Amino acid sequence: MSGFTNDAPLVAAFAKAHRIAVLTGAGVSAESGLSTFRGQGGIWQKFRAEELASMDGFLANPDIVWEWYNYRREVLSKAKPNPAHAALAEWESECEEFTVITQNVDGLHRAAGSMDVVELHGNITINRCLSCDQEMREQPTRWEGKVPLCSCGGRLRPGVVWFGEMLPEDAIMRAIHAAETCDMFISIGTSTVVYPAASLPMIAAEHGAYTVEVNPDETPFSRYANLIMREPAGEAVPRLHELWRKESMARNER
Ligand code: BJW
Ligand code: ZN
Repeated sequence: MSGFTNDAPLVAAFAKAHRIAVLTGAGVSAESGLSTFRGQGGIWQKFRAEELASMDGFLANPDIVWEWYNYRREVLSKAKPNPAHAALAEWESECEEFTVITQNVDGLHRAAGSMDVVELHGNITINRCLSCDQEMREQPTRWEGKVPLCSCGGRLRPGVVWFGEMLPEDAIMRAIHAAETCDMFISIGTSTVVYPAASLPMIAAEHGAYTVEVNPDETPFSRYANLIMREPAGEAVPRLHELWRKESMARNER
């Protein structure tokens, strides 16, 4: 199904949707001016993933990797949450259980006011020391070339999850729990190709959740989704939220 040409199945699903889980990817922040990784204008078109987002790449070219992250931090410092982030935050405040699971490292869900946010791939504003493993949130003041240094003298890396690295255990456990127990699972702006995040929509479907995909393009999950909205997140998510809200108010009056 595409769009809201027939609202009936969605309204019926909303009537039972008290526990909602959302998976977001780079596409949800595209309308905030942040590049996606793949597809048109994606970051990977300019750089090779292995060169930038892996420990091997970092050890081989730490200056280039840091230049890339500093550039992204600069762009992020001027970015603001868009209507999709805002609608998700508002939706959470009205729903019994509402978890945002994000692959993004940009922090825009929290900036929009979402409270229950699971960051699967870390956060770009945090640094971690390669020597003593300490996390640092403040801007480093010591540099060696383009690489910032920890107070112990060790080299810092961005606090994100690169290819070949394990996701934070508590984050993936919470995400799986939300996928397994939700009534509705909404996948927004993700190409659904990077694992283990890409398995979450399928886990939700297998556990009986009604699944929705918001993405202008097809993904490997599209064929399994109950409803597909081929539109930008900034338009589709506020409409989905509004429809849920109306159905929820009607339910309370019944
Ligand atoms: C819009 C829009 C709009 C545009 N509105 N939508 C073979 C099979 C299975 C797995 C593997 C395998 N070989 C290797 C693996 C494992 C690997 C993996 O999955 N690789 C695949 C690529 C095959 N995964 C890992 O390594 C993970 N760790 C792991 O598995 O640990 C266990 C293990 C350890 C050791 C050995 C083996 C196993 C870690 C993955 C970490 C991913 N890290 C990155 C970088 C994070 C830091 C940073 O930001 O710099 O995470 S990569 C990058 O991809 C980033 C993203 O979070 C992630 C997902 O991308 P996302 O968000 O989906 O973005 P895009 O660009 O792909 O898609 C955007 C979408 O938006 C598009 O569809 C557009 O159409 C859409 N869009 N505008 C709505 N306005
Ligand atoms: Zn250190």
